[in-house]
Amino acid sequence: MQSPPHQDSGDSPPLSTPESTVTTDQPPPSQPPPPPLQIPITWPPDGTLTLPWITNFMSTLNHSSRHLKPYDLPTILPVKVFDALILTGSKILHKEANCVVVEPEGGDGKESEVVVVGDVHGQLHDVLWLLNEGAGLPNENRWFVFNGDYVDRGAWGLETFLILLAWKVFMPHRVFLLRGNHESKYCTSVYGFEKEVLAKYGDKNEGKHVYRKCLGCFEGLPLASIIAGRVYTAHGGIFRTIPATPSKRAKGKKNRKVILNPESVPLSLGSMEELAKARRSVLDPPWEGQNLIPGDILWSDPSNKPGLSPNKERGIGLLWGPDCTEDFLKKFSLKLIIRSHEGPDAREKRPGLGGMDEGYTIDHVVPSGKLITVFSAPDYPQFQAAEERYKNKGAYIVLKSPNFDTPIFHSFEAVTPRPKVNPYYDFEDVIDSDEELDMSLMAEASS
Ligand SMILES: [Mn+2]
Repeated sequence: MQSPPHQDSGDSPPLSTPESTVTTDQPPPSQPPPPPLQIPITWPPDGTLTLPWITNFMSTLNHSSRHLKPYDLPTILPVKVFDALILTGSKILHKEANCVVVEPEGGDGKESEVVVVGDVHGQLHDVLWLLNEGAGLPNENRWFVFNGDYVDRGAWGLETFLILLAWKVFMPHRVFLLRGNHESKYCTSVYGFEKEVLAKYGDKNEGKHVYRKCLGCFEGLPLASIIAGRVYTAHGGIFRTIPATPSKRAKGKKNRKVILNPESVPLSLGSMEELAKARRSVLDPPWEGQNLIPGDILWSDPSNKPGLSPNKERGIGLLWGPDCTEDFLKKFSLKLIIRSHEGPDAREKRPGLGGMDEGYTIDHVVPSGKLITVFSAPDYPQFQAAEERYKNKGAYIVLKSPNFDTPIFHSFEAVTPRPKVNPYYDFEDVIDSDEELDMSLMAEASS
């Protein structure tokens, strides 16, 4: 007897017997109704956050952003609860190293993954989508590293940052929050976060208190992460070495200052030891003096031009070429640099570098690995003077066990409709991108 000819299983109808028939057109099992919102939010008496507490926190802030006025937020999130969260979160963050070590080992034999997220800029609804439906919530096997820029420009910076901070408190060894250049006094005073907080908590004592506590918490945010020993992440990028102060010879000689002309010292890459020692607790990273590493990490940008040079467009930080990416990866035995900091508006002005339409670009490909930019605010900026929007997607990156060095890119669209609100900064006057820092304003903010 002849056997039947082989059929291409792709075209053949599925074999089915009455016992094995699988129907696929059944309605999906009905979702249990979401639990009712616990309003106002209260702080757990024992101070221990739980998953139901966080999910209620997220749902409640989503609800208030859609149905209440900004100034009603204190009725949902009383200052006392804000105080407890910001104090608990700040304590954890301040103890972390400048460069946090993320070792994604589940230990239970299950596959683990690390989700790397770029700028979110107060786009609460997109962040909620990313957590609830995109990447999934943090759990024992799913780590998160956020590259900073939680606040400014978007209208819900406070809610966005507090949700991520609550996750940090709930799962401090699974969720890592790095600092962005917008987590500073200067940026928040120009790009909306300060006004947002005062609009929500009042421009008298409470609002000022909430804003001050947020700035204090931002000072504690670590600057960079190393994931599985293979991937370096930071908001802006890499950093310079700080030349030793030639102050010893000048000791004892009053009024004799040794002024280092920064132009005369060739720039070169810094070491992990220098990063570990940098003083990150500053309201605004300085652009001059000896403490330059925080400013470099928060403000720098990649370039196609070789070498390290001052970032003249931004007025702080560095520009670095593919040769520096190679040196950095090789020096520290890494495979990837994942940084953020540039949205579609910034990239529009940088010919030769990729656009941000898909929420990420691969900027440098060198023998030791790659440099990637990831930006997680879709349809950015929320408020725009020009009629035409960028319509950019946001993206997040998943790194999977065992090596964590092959990025899987996920692009996503903005959640619609976004609640209509008024901006908290003069977006028609404030420059489109962070470039051309106003140094006098920054000096004022730092003083
Ligand atoms: Mn930035």
